[in-house]
Amino acid sequence: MKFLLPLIASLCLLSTASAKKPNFLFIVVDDQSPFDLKVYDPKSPLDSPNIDRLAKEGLVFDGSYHMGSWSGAVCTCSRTMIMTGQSVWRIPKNIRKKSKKGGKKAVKPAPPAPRTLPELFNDAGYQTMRTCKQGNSYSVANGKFQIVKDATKRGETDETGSHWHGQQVMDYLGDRETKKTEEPFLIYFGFSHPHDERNGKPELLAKYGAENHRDPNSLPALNPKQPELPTNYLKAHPFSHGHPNLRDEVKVPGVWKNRDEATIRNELGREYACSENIDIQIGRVLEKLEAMGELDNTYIIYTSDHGMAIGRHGLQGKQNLYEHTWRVPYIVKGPGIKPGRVQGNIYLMDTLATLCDLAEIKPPKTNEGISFKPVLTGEKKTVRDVMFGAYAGGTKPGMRSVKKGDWKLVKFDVLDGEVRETQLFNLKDNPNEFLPEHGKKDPKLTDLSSSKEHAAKLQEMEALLKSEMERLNDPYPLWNQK
Ligand SMILES: [Ca+2]
Repeated sequence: MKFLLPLIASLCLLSTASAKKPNFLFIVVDDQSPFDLKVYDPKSPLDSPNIDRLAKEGLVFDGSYHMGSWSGAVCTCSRTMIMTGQSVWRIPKNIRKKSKKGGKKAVKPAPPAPRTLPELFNDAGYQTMRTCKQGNSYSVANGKFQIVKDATKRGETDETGSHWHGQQVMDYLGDRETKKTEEPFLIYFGFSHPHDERNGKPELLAKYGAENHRDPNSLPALNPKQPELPTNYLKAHPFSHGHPNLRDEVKVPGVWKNRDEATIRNELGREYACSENIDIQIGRVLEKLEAMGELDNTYIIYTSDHGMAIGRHGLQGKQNLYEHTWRVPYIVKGPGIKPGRVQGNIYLMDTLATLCDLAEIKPPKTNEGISFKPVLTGEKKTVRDVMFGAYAGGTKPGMRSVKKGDWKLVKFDVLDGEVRETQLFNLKDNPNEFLPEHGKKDPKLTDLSSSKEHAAKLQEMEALLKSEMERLNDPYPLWNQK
């Protein structure tokens, strides 16, 4: 036995070394609140059987966040963090600048340029492929994929909508089959929906009682098939969010400045119609992977670049730090992952370190994310204790949030000091972040920042926010931090 043990150990090592490298299918949708999905809100009417299956067979994260944005185009910051593993105040900002001819062109970031997801996987012998919308992302990294099939597809037909993105992946997999490609793959499977305009397919719109409403002078019709108003719906946010004329809040076709029931329920119906079509495309690809015998050797990640309001708290866009918008769905299924649910406390920027870890690739020096492989393997429940969020795309400093355990602080410091607001939530008691304007009788179901009983907690969270802002190089201190 003494002599057998080293032999068995070396045989195990050999089998690991010769084992097939895993594939990766990274699915990222555009503008989806986790609470749109049944996985995160069992009452949601959105039919998404394929995402539900991923959730049932994989690990669902309850504490997954994007770190924030210094631009109204939250997508840009979020997607740059995914590609670089860098945090919000360190990611390259000069992604696009005006050319002399007046248009915009992609430029390389100032050195040291971060090493990006496709480069790392190319160097490790992977075949890398992407399909996604164009623009509002990190073009420097996008161009490093070996196969790029990008186009913005937000229409209501197969050729102009999500089916097109699905077809790019189907064609790519078919091509691998024909050519008997041996290299493992990294597929970045991005969609242009449910981002507005949410022009869903007619049969799916009908299912959710919605119409592609295009007339700013009328309201869409109410329909019993439309999703109900969100639990934390308000007719208006109680104060200005601090980004005057923000496109997402005032110019989205079908919604504009309207926050009435018919408009919000119709828009949610459109969002769900687009999301169900995404689910159908995911189903096609999963079926193909299964038929090819690749499904069991593929890590599948499902997420969104950020959440979305659509009527929650009287807001419409992606430029706020309430849970519906700060949080993202995050589901991982793959070899060795035990199905379940976990807090995680992960950021989208941790994706790079984690995928590298799973593929046995050394993360680059420029990476700041933390690999959550120990969470996937069940060794840990979380990778950090404190979560930080920023929105600074409008007037500065903007919004900030910090979360630790059940407690969350949100600060608004906008419009040159005209709006200085503080919110304190206990998310265990008040997961919907009800405000006094929601008129709940239970004293726990509100913002607790002015409650004397919670003064010490407020002070603790203020100090925590300040230390996170300093740690992450936030350039805009708040009014009470100077
Ligand atoms: Ca987006």
